[in-house]
Amino acid sequence: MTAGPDGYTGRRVLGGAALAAILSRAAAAQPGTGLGAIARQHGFSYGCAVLGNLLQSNPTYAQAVAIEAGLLVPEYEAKFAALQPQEGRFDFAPLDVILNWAQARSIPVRGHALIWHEALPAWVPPALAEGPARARGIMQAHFDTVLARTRPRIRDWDVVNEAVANPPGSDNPSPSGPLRPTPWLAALGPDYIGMAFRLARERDPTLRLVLNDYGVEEDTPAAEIKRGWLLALCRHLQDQNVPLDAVGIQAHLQMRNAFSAPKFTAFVRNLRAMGLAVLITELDVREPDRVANGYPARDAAVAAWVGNFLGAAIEGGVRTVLTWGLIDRYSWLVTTPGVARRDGLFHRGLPLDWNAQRKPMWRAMARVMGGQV
Ligand code: 9MR
Repeated sequence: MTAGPDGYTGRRVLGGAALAAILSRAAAAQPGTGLGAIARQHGFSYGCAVLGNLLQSNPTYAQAVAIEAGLLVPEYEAKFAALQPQEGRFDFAPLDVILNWAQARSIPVRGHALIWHEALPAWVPPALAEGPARARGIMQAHFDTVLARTRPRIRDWDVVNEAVANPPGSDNPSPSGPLRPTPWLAALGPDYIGMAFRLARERDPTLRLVLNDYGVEEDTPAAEIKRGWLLALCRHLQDQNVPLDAVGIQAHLQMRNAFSAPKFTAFVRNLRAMGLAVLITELDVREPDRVANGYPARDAAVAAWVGNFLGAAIEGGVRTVLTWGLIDRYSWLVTTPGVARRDGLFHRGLPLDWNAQRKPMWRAMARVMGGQV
C-alpha cells in the first residue's frame, strides 16, 4: 500500500474499518511533542481550524488535533449561517461541540467570523437591502446574542473577514477597490467595518478584535496593492478611533506566485508599528500547477516554502500561527471543487499527510517556531 492518497487514486480508498484501524495506529505512533507544545515552549502559539463533526466522529482526527494543536478555530461552526440560520433563531449546538471538546482539553478557541460576505444565511442579504437601520439592527442582534453566549470561552474574534477588495490581477478581482463590494458595504457604506468593531467592543471590552484578510502575502503586483489597501484601512480605522486590536493574515499560499521574505516581513512590521498584533490565521499551501515527481520532492518543496514564509512572519513579529486544518485529507484544498487539483493529485499543504502522519511541513514549522529559523 502506498502512503498517500494518490496511490489510492483518491476514491479507491480502503473500507472504513480497515482504514480507521490503520489511521488510528498511525496517529498513536506520533512520537514526541506536538506542534502546539513546541510553539508554546518558544513563546509562540500554534493551532488549527477544526470541524466539529470530525472531532466527534473520527478518533484519528481528534487524536491528531489533541496532540498538535494549542489553539483551535471553527472552520465553519461560528459563521453567520451556522449560528443564525433563520432570523432570531440561533443554533449554538455545532459550535458547542468544538467549545466543549476544547474546554475538556484546556485548549483555547478563537472565533471566526462575525461579519463576512460568505456563509451568510439566505435571509440576510435581502434583509440587509431593506436599508441601513435594518442592516445595523441585524448586525447588532447577531453580536448581542453571539458575543454574550461565547464570551466565557472565546476571547479572540475575527470581527470582519475579507473586507479589502481583490485588486486587478488577482484570481477573483473585485470590480472596484479598495473595499470589497459586499451586502454589508452596500447596506451600510464603508463605515460598516468600524461599526462592527465598535459594537463588538461595547459588548465585550476585553475581547481581542481582529480584522482578517488574505491576498497580502505574496510578491505579486496584486498583493502589493492589497497590502497598501489593508494598511490604509487600518490607518483609517485608527484615525476614527475604531477599536482594532489585531490583523489576521490568512496565508493561503500559492507556490505558483513569487514570495519575498523581506517584503512580507516589512509588511508585518508596518502593521506592528501601528500597535497592532499580527496573526497568521489560515496557513496552507497550494503547489504549482506542475509538481515535482513523488512525495519526497513535493513535500520538501512545500516545507521549504512554509519555512521561508513562517520565518519571515516571525521576523516581522508574528507570535500566533494557525493552519487551516491539520490533515491533508480533510483540507478545503482537497475537498473544494475549483480549488482542488485537476490532475488527479491532491494538495499536500498541511502539516500532517493523508494518513495523519507528520511530514516535512510539520518539521519545518517545528524548526522555525522552535527558534531555528
Ligand atoms: O474551509 C472553509 C470551507 O469548509 C467552507 O465551506 C467555506 C465557507 O464557509 O469557508 C472555508 O474557509 C474559508 C475561511 O472561512 C475564510 N478564508 C478562506 C477559507 C477557505 O475558503
